[in-house]
Amino acid sequence: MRNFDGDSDPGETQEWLDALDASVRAGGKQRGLYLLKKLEEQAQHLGIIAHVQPYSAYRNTIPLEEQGAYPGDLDVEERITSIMRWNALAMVVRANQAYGDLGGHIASYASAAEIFEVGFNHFFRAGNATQGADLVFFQPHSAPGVYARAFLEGRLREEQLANYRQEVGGRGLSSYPHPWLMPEFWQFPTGSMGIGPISAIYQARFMRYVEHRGIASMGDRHVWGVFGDGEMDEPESIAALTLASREKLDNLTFIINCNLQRLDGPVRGNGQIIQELESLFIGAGWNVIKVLWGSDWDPLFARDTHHVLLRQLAATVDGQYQTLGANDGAYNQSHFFGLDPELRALVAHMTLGEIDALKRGGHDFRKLYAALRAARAHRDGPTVVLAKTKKGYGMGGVGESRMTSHQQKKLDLDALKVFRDRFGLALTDDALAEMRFYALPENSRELAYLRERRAALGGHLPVRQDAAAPVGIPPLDGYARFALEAAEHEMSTTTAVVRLIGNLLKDPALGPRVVPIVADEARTFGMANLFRQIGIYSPVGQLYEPEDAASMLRYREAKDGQLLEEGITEAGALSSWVAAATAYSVHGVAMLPFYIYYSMFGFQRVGDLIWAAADQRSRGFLLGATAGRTTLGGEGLQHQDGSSHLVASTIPNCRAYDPAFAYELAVIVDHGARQMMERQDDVFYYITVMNENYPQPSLPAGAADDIVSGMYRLQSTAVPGEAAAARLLGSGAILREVVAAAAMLRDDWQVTSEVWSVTSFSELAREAREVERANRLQPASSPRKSHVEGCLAGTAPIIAATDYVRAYPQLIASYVGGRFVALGTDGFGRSDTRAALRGFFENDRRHVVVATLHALSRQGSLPAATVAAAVERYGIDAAAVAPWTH
Ligand SMILES: Cc1ncc(C[n+]2csc(CCOP(=O)(O)OP(=O)(O)O)c2C)c(N)n1
Ligand SMILES: [Mg+2]
Repeated sequence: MRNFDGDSDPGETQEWLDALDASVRAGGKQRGLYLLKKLEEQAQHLGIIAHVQPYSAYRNTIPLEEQGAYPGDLDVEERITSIMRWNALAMVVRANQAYGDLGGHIASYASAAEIFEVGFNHFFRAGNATQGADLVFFQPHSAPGVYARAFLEGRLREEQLANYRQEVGGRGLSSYPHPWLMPEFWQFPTGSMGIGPISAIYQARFMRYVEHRGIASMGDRHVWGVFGDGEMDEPESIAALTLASREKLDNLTFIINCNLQRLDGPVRGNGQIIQELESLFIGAGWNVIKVLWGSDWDPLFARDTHHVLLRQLAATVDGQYQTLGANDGAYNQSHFFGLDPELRALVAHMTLGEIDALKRGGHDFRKLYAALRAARAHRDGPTVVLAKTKKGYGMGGVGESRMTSHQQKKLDLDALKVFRDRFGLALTDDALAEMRFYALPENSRELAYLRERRAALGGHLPVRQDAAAPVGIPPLDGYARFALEAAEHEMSTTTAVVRLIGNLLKDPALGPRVVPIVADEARTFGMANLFRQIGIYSPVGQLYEPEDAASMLRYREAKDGQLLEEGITEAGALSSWVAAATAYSVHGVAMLPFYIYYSMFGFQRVGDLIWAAADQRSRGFLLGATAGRTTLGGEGLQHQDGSSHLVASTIPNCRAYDPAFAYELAVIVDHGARQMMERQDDVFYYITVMNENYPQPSLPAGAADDIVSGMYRLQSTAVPGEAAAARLLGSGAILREVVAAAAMLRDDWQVTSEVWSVTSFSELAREAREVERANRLQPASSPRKSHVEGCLAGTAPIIAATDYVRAYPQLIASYVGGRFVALGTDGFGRSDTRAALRGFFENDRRHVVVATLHALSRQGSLPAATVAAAVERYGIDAAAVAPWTH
């Protein structure tokens, strides 16, 4: 005989349960846990189970007995929170009433207000004399709540709130946290979902790195991240969870606002996102604390001796929870408690109003406080607090747990009155109608409390600092002599940059601040020597005898290791880079990260992280290695990069270069290092380096400044004093093809040419754009001339060849004199030799010659027959289809 839950022998079951009860009564909780562990082991030996369920019952993790007293004044905190809610709401509604299309969100902060306030009143610490501030990642579209608080604290003026989402002209507030646009306020850009969670983990990890390397002490600074439950679907959100537990990051807490909804509807309508996240985080090794039910549920659970309530909660899917949340007490009574007679009896003493008012845990200060306190006290691993809330909490019929809650941006007067009454706000009907912001009177208890709490926690948050002592860069001709005076020595620019980094690492002042980062490609780029030289960072050192212990290049892990070997995660490595690149601001210690990676897996794969890095004013080097679409020989379609420079050119504070020679590279690295570490400009550098070995010339006298500006003349076959017939521009990997083409033009066709090495089309274009604009807007001033205009005046045709798509050299096309022809690598990459690929993409020396002759024939300097002769002479298949079509 089986009963309803499959129990074939209820008597025996009861004996086991009684035995467990008796043991816990006699030996306490620990004894109970021990017995369960033993039973589980035995069950595994017997092969009954592989593992136990990785989630717990649908209730709070912290039992009432362990909750502890609340240290704050609940009444005052509730009143303050209500005011925050109002101001945040008013900010969004006003912006949309006045301008219609400015957007903004109400329902998200409405669900997160208690989470934020518990953090602000009791946990999020600002920096003080002895240690830096906690790091707090705020859910981006709850920014109005953070502004509302800053307004009450007197940090933001009413005018700024009134100009929410109106940033042009510098009056208003950013939609989301943007350090670029509010550099004294926001620290971390979180607007793109997923970037906050992965950044928080790597920031917490970098704090350990900095400490283990003896660079700065972190005390008990903590990283807090408030994220959405929908946001956890982003791959980046969960990509680094195991890193956090593996490295025992107990300085890290995620608080996930589980309002069960995202933008369109429920996060898991037919499931339970909280249970799913619990399994995920437990599996990843995190400490999980669920905060599901508010204090008024405690008596119900206490009387739920047969677990009917718990069973019903476990059986209710999120779509249903949302409907329950959107409806009143009567609905909840009939559609939830009424489903089982025992359950109905449990709430028989409650009025419908009381049932309606039953709170979810994420709206209960006491429950949240207990969870965050436990999170901060937890040792040897990170904690996630899963807080169950209601989206649009308090918005009533227009937005509470509605499918459309997320998009609700306008409320009519009746809805505002409901909101006011719901939160007991002292606002007249006129104040409501005008959406007046609510400022706390100077002598109010609330304001005093607010100030007291923040003073106790060290001051205001969020605050972004940018004071860090500059770090001197050693003289270029010391650490880069091998590159400046290469004297035709053969090497690739990848080898050269690794050597530069190796030399900078040896500098006593700068060396310790250098952070080399790889995503499992150190050997690919010839960096294996760094394993031994500086060690690979590991918080536990090296617990094994490396297989290659006897080797000069042995794989050495160390607690003070300097190299960050991130494994195959470009997103993780980039996040580490950001942590290092923002250390000047987050920790007041300037670091100089070099993240070197396959260039195709940079802007294309983690471009959004790079965009966020730009937003947070990162300073450091990104090195796109083995770059270009034809230098990477056999690698093929998904590895060969022909586009990264185009994307890099769209990022305002990214300085991107495609150098051909080791000396160009050295000059650029030196300039960048000084700009970022000595002058402390908020820029970062993207430099592509190649794996092609060739003889490296020495730095020509006087070329250094022009290398930084973006182009310089390498050679000319014209008679001195006379203009060349054509100007050839070459960049990076293709410069040598262009040099060869100049010789062919001279020898085969008696055409003179100049060859220019273009280290950066994007830098040339940036300056030219700026000059063009200044000349346009200030026509009365004497016109300026950009570097590229100075270099490329005149009318001789210009042929520009690169290993990137044609749109990259075309960035300068409108600023030059003469016809402009671009050769590049539009199309899919494919496996073959470099020579075959350059033939295929039509950017080799032969095509440079043909393009030059064609440009000259178009201007009437040569007969068209010469072009045809060249096509034939060089064996070019004129009938081949264009490379970008197949
Ligand atoms: C990468 C990315 N994709 C989409 C969005 C647009 N977006 C902003 S908020 C949001 C829903 C967020 O849901 P959730 O994380 O559950 O937060 P909630 O508002 O429910 O607290 C979406 C889709 C975004 N900001 N970033
Ligand atoms: Mg949500």
